[in-house]
Amino acid sequence: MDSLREGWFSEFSTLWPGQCMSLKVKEVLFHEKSKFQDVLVFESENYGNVLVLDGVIQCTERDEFSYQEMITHLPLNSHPNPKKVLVVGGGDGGVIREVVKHPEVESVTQCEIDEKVIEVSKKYLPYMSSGFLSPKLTQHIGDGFVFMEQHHNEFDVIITDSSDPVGPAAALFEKSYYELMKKALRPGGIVCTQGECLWLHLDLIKTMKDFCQTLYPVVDYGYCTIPTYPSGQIGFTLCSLSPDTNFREPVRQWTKAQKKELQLKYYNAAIHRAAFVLPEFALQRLEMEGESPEARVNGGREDAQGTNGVKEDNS
Ligand code: SPM
Repeated sequence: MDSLREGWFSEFSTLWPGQCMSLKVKEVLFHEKSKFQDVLVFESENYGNVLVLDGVIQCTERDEFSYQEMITHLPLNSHPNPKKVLVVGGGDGGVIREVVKHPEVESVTQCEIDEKVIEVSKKYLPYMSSGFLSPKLTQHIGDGFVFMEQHHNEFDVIITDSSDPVGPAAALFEKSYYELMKKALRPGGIVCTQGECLWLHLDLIKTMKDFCQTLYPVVDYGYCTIPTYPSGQIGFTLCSLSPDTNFREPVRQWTKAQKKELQLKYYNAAIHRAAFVLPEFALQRLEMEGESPEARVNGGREDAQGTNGVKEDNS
């Protein structure tokens, strides 16, 4: 189907049959085939500039912060001392922009397969790609799977900001990739990956959760809302090598002043905890129904006040 038609972009995919998001196009800014995929950037009527790979929306200037902040701060604020971070994918730069907000991070390495995505993001998505200016960043152009095979015992946190499991990113949803990430982590290391949508891909999420649990002592699933991803929601698979990790309770919290300084627009400690409260249909399919949503807020543990860890975040 023709995704650009009569002044509108429409996102057709077999991954979400029978539905599609459409955005009104002001101007097509870039449209070319790279070595790996079809790369489109357009200026939309009310979502700013939009990056589309193989017909699928990757980010829009208006709502990207929700996904980029959550895929970054959920894992980094679950790790006591995240010094070395690896980002696989993330060619628009938004995740790097968020990673380097953490003073604990000494270095961040990025492995992106498609140089063209980095190039167009630098030109058309300046706020997202501002992370590329960080002196902490080392960039590597290549296949994330191959990169992982060559790195052992190196990273505290690995974030895989991939596109969907078709085309260049398909291998990043396989068990073998999670085995490689496990080897690439230092003791106590954490991985966080683009975990697809509860409304559309629950079977895939269940398969991934099951194989992750054979590899890592702690596995969890959180999500955020985002208008321009299918069904308005996207999730994150989180795994830790440390049995002491509780993803549902951040290990550090930022004050109001810090959140302002860090320019956070979605993430705060309360939404970190809330990200793991799943609706009943998902709990049942993922076989987590023994855990009530209320108890999950505090990793299944009541606190002394019996508040299940729900605290104000107004400091
Ligand atoms: N840094 C932003 C890159 C985006 N990576 C994730 C893109 C996912 C697009 N498809 C969403 C489909 C959800 N089921």
